[in-house]
Amino acid sequence: MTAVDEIKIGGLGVSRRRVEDNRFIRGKGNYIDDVVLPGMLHMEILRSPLAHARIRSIDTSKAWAMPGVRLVLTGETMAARNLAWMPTLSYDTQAVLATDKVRFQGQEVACVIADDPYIAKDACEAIMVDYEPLPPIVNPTQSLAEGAPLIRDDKENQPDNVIYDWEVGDKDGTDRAFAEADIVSKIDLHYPRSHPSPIECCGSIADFNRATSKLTVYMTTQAPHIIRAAVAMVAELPEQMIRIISPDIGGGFGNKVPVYPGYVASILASILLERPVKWIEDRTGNLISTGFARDIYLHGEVAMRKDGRILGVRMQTMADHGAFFSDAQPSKFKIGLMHSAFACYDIPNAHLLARGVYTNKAPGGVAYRCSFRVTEAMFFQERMIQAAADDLGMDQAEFRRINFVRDDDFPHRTPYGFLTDSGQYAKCLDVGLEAIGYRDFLKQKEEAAKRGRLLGIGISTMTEPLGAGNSREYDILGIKMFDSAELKVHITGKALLRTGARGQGQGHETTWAQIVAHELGIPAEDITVEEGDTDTAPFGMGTYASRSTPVAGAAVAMVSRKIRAKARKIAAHLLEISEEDVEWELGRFYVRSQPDRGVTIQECAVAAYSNMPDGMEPGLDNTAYYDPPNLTWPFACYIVTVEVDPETGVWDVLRLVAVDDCGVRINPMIVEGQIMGGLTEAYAMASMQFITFDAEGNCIGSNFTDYLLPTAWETPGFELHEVVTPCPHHPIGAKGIGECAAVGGPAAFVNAVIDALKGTGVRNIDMPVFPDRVYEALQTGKDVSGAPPVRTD
Ligand code: MCN
Ligand code: CUM
Repeated sequence: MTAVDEIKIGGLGVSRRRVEDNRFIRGKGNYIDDVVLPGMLHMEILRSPLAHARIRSIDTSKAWAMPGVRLVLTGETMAARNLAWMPTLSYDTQAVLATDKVRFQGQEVACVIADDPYIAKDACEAIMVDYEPLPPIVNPTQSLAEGAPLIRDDKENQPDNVIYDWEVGDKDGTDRAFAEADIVSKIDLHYPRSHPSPIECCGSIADFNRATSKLTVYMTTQAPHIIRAAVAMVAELPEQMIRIISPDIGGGFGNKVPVYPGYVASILASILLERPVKWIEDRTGNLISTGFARDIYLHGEVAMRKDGRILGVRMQTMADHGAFFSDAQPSKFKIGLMHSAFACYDIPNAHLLARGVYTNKAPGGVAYRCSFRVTEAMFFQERMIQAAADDLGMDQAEFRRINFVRDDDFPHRTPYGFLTDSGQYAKCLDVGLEAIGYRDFLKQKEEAAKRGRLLGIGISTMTEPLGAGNSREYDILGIKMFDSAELKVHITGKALLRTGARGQGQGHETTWAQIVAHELGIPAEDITVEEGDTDTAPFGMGTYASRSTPVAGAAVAMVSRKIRAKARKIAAHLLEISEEDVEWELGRFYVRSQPDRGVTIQECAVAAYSNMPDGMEPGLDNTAYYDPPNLTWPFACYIVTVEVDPETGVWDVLRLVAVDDCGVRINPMIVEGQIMGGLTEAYAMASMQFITFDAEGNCIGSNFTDYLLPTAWETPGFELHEVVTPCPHHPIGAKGIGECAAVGGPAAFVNAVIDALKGTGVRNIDMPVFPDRVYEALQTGKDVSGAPPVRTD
């Protein structure tokens, strides 16, 4: 008898096929719209056509009179139950259904609940709303202008449209660094508003049962337990009588973290009608009203010595949060983790000033593969780094290498105060440069320039904080950030694992089983993974910020170790030796002096139910709650080469090399899938994807002909490479990966296009880097801003 072969049982490092795909690719997934309950009614939402207007009156009589209509909800109905406004995760308030004013186009004004969704939709159109238009505000400049209309006149002590001013870093030290600098590089950037736009939009089915007083809500949520707590608090219902079920989710990308008015309205409707009420959002509803991302401006400055060393960094950000401050982020910091910028560089002084403002645009913020503004932080960082290298006249790769934190300099305090713990930054860069053939490309570029061809190369290197929290620094409305796993090993040695996370396509059902296989030697195929039902899963904080592997994944390893510790006692009993003489190898305990005398983990499982030692509790179940000591800090290096057509401004990606270090990889195939997906989204943001507004506050990007998603046709090919620096504090050495490529990728594309335009005087073209913007830059030799309002003629 020997240890089981970890590769054969689907343990750590195996590119095991995704078990969830068995149902997904056969069309057997169970998404929100697949759930049908007896007696179910349907809800539709009436949205505001105007961006800013006072509501004079709402006449619902025609809607009520339509056959099949069961209920019409307005702000007034909600207000009577103290539900017209709800708290946001950023300690602001958000209208559920508008009472006084509408504050963005697409805002929820009324809901109709009817026998079928078509009647409900028709009845919505029969509702007459009398609006008195007010001037709309679509960017921070308008928002801060003298005499600008006050958007949040519902709030006491809100004299203007400023939400917060926040600062971090050492201002005096940074001022001194700038005074001593040989060169100061400056740049102004806008990261446009974008949207996660998952395949499945949002939805819920609320089912209140008067007989049992139990409220069951099926809901597209990435964080079911947090929703249960929020519903208990906001609706003042007993928490044990609330069950949130998050069925299969057709992509989340952050869109399914916040609480939306549709969820709240469907819950109230079900309580009032005592029938299940289903709300399924349409695409336009999703794009114009739910959690957007980015929409933030930067003025950045880098102070340098002639030899290339960065002495200090200044960042001033201006975030456009829309009409309600509802960033879904659990840090205490107003601008999320923006100050994780420059974490991979050894910079002595830095200062960040962040301002947030209200505008007449949809609220949300922070969603879309982002880890709480880290996407913006790394984009700004890498655009600033490239501009600084150019201003200095230094090779962009060399400039990065000179300023990187060195491998022997960990733990490292970042310029804004985070603690990073591991990495091989220069090695990742070298692997990338080697793969792309850096020196050769520079020669090619020079040659091409002689023939009027514009080639460019862009680099983006970054380490990002993934895995909130630790509970010291992160909480959601006071609930500390940790996560959980519960493992039940059955009598036959098969097991059921549940966690407090909620995958949306990331492959948790596959990878969590691999961690158990690695820790216990139980074949992955013998382990079923379940998530997303608050009545069965242990309490957890859900899936976002790529926190599942860093936190819930760690809990999976820890609960497996608890099970192993108990199994060891059982093994000692079965082998009739003392516990000290028991040795472990994968899948089996044996007698130290007699390695061929042993028992398998499965034999221990049988004994846990049939032959346990005297005094031992029967069974082989346990739960682990894991509070990580720190965030995990994966590193990435993305390098893109492009050719820009000077006649049209069209740019094509020639090659894209990605080097990712996410520590130990549980499932390399899934990790690569995450990276490719992220790179696709990065390419989308850099080249074609944004939500913008015209001067009237009309949302442009409210459907898939305006809001572009790249298909396999446009998307470039990716060349993936890896470096592995295990996370020193994670039980299996893993770091998060889910967002890295979407975070680090965009700057590589933009840097490449700007590099191709070097010498024309153009320092920046805001994303999306549309061909017409490139053309304009080439014609004028000037930067192109993407700030709204945009022309729509
Ligand atoms: N993994 C691994 N080895 C590692 C790290 C991760 O094998 N060292 C695996 C994990 O086991 C998991 C996947 O990679 O199956 C992603 O893990 P992780 O980085 O922990 O991220 P999460 O599971 O917490 O997923 C969240 C992250 C976020 S925040 C967004 S946004 C996003 C993303 O995942 N949304 C996605 N990727 C997505 N992928 C899909 N298909 N759908 C989404 O909605
Ligand atoms: Cu911010 S998108 Mo992900 O963290 O769900």
